[in-house]
Amino acid sequence: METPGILREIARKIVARERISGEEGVILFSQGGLGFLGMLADYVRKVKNGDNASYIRNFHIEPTNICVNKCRFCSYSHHFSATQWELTIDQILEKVRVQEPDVNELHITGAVHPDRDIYYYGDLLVRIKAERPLLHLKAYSAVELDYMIGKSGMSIREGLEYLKSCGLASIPGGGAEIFDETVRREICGMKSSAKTWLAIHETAHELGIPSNATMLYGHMETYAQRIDHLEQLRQLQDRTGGFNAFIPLKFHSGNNAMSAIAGVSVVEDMKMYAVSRIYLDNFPHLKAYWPALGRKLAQISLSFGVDDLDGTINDSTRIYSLAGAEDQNPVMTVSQMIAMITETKRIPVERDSFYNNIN
Ligand code: V47
Ligand code: SF4
Repeated sequence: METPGILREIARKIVARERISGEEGVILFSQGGLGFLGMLADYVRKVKNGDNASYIRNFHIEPTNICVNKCRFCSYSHHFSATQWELTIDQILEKVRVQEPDVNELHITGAVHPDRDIYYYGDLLVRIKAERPLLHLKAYSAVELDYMIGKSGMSIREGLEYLKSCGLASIPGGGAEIFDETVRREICGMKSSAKTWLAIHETAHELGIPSNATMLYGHMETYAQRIDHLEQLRQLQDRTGGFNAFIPLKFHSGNNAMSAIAGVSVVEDMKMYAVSRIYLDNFPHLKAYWPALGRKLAQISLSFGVDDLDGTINDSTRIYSLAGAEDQNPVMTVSQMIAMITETKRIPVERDSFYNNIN
């Protein structure tokens, strides 16, 4: 079957490095075949990142799962999980001490605990830095930041300046979910608004704190709502240039209030990666977070626009195992990471948190 004219015209624009419109993004989702989208996303990926595929030696700390919010897709918070925890600073420091000396990044994110404040989280950063001065601290999603900064009476700028002075080096992409107000209200109505999420990231970028962005997809959102989300990120990135990576996060239905939703097919997963790579023409990196996507699909996603596989993780996160992901104890050795990348004929590159090659 011949490729319809509209798809040929969109392909021409992509190859010419012209920006595609929102309407064209929706057409790619609804009419683009998997091979067609994969080929175009792979082209964009190659222009941006050559044949490198990066990874980082990292680990996560999830300080608590006790949460003031009750997102319906969440299997992790104390509302749905059979376990409940709130680590002390000493318990967290112990988790830092046992890491190998060559680990480069610590990702800290958790639930929004009602009794903890910005000084607790600032002190935590200071004490981790005292223990491991070279560790990059990528910490606190915009939703956690919104709560702790709001409670302190500081402005977003003052709160972020304070945390930066404590050692905050970048911000993870969590809490974005889906920006569309109707769906956001339905799946996580108690959570910070899309406007607040975007304002926190914009202010962080202005202060020289880079960040990532995510999208929770594969639940009840439409293609147009996905594109609206990508469009808002693309506009913010045009203003600041502060985003490092975009990370699509596939909805997992285990043990949460949205378990009746079956989730989308593998074809839809790869379309999501491909269209993200094409649409976010100003984002340097597209990340497949393998503990969420699964190892095999993360490897396949390298042919659908992805150039980064996140990290070694060292069995330090529970967000996805509690939601039923295939890896119940996510850990990837560097040699497994290298083998996975090499098999796809790409060049494995160990990176730091700013995407510098440190091989
Ligand atoms: O915001 C929670 C998601 C996010 C489910 O910035 C779920 O490098 C699917 O943002 N099904 C937190 N997703 C994790 C996150 C992240 C992970 C890895 C790297 C980075 C980065 C950021 O996890 C939440 C939410 O969107 N999530 N529950 C679920 N059932
Ligand atoms: Fe709380 Fe985050 Fe779970 Fe929402 S997704 S209930 S904010 S831990």
